[in-house]
Amino acid sequence: MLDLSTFFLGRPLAAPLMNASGVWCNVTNQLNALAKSEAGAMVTKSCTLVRRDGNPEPRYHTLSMGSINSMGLPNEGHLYYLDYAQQHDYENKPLFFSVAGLTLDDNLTMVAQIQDAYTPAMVEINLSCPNVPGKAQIGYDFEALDVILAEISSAYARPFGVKLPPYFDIAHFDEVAEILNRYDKVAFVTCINSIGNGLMIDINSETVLIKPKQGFGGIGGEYVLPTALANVNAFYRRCPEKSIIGCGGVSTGEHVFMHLLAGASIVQVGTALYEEGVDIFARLKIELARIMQQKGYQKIEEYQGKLKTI
Ligand code: RRO
Repeated sequence: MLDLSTFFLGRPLAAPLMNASGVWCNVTNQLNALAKSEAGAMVTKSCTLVRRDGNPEPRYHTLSMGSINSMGLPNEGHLYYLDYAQQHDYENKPLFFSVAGLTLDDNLTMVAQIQDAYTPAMVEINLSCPNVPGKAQIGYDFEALDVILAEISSAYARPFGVKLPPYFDIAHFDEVAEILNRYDKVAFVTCINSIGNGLMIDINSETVLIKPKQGFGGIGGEYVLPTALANVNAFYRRCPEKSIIGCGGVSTGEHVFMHLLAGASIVQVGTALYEEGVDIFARLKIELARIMQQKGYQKIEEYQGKLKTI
């Protein structure tokens, strides 16, 4: 097959593909399945200081063009993922460590412990969980965003990344990018988390589809592809010193190609991975290689970030 290898922040990747945090990464056997899969990198479920059950079920529902979820940050607690990170084979593929503290102090405690453990995992701070009742997303509070980036930059010695919610206004792209660019340690930006607080309805029963938050939940899958591509490209253009990880609406090689063209260095798979399982990475690699072959590209670097405007 054509060469799909690439680099991310100087590290080699066999393919520009990985899971989206939250999918197939809550417990060790899922993480092991990702490690064995054709994904080029992988990320753990966003974690809190202590274990959480998450929201009541049903809390995920498949939709005709994607999914709605209000999982509510179910996770095993940060020490569980730190333990995994210390056993992970980094020669096989890089590991990202997703952190979603419920408070700034929790985030600082977790990054300090990750630092003390000397794991090569790359920290991604999730600033965009839409599903914890009573907790607003930091990504939509620009003052809080600046504070958390400043605090983590001083508490944590290594480069890190942030997982952002989708933005829908050019002024917001400008403002958020300007804040991110104040912090050199923010080495990568993952766009996008699910589109928060959507609602879908079953017309037979005239009810919502998921139990938490009166049926409101984050939307993923095909519905979000244009929003994801816009956010990837907006931050790729505005943050030239940072790498972009694309997430949203990916279920085919064409979608992966679009994210790469828009500026992503790695492309994540969420809803489609949930539906199809870890074999999806082998299929996406075949489909991406076929598109590259048809277009006469030998390497990802030949087109990555080279989206044309008219
Ligand atoms: O666990 C969740 O409900 C969840 C999280 Br932390 C997130 O970042 N994005 C999402 O769609 N669901």
